[in-house]
Amino acid sequence: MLEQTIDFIKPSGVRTGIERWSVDAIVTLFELPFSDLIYRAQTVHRAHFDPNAVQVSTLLSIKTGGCSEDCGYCPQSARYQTGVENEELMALDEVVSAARAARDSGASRFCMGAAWRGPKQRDLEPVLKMIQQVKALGLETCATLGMLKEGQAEQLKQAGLDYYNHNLDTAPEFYGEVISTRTYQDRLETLDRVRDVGINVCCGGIVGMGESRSQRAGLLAQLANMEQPPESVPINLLTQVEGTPLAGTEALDAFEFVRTIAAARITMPHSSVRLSAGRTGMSDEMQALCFIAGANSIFYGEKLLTTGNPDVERDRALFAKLGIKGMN
Ligand code: SAM
Ligand code: DTB
Ligand code: SF4
Repeated sequence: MLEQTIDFIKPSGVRTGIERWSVDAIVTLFELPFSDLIYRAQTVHRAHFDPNAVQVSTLLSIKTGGCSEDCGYCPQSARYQTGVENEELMALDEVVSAARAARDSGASRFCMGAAWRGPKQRDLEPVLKMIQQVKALGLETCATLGMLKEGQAEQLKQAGLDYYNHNLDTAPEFYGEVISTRTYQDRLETLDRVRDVGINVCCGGIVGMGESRSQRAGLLAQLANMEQPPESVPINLLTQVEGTPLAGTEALDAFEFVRTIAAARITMPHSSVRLSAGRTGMSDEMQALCFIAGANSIFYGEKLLTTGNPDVERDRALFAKLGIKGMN
């Protein structure tokens, strides 16, 4: 039954029709003996990707803090006391030098993040210049700016944006427990706008927020059942930040996290699955399990947006130990 669902997906990654991953079928994957699940995920991974190549992206927060939204996990919401300073949009030359440094240390994609509900037109214009200049350095460009209004995705496309990151974050029925200032439907509308103009979609979520296994499967079902699944699927492990409502949530079991990566790989065989936030707290062995389970992308560099990430020396050493090469 599971193989059947995999067979329905054409090599192009475009879904053939009415077939869908049910939440139950994905829960069944999660319930497999660990070794069987990893074997399936590795098999799918090897059929579609070089198993020893991992794509590296570097993140930069171009506009930090003071966000009007109430996302319960986020240190950048103006509603929580987290110690994150509210900063203005960064200057163009600073962004370009950060991108050059990221390229020189081996990143192939540069992702610019802004703590906005969505960009106003006067916010978007300087960001378009950043995208043009980062692209001119030979990097792939990615931006995550919140919800887009009509016409904004077109402008981003024209500026040379390759990827737009916009996460669904969790299952629809858990969304309201985490965020009240926007709806799931709002997120889906922005994702449609991005897809419609031909920008690659980067869309995933966060686990470890107190959701159930079936809700983790529910997030993956939303992603895998899109008419065209996202090209890139970030799986974040909640980074608990003091002052946010989700600080103090019971930590997710490490094997359950690896199972989530494996289920993402099996249900989205053509997508890059990114092992995203949370790596600082993971052992090398846990990260290796994630790569074996089909993760083939990471954020690279000491910082995510406001929180820490392993330093490049640790990642280089890990890649060397595992025989992984960074890929473009
Ligand atoms: N404001 C925009 C938005 O919400 O789409 C873009 C930036 S927002 C920080 C990007 C993503 O970061 C969120 O969708 C969420 O998945 C992730 N994120 C934020 N805080 C996190 C945390 N503490 N742990 C893990 N992921 C987090
Ligand atoms: C994504 O899925 N994870 C990244 C990126 N997209 C923008 C962000 C992680 C943020 C972790 C918390 C922080 O550093 O503020
Ligand atoms: Fe704002 Fe994005 Fe953080 Fe939500 S996740 S509070 S929208 S920066």
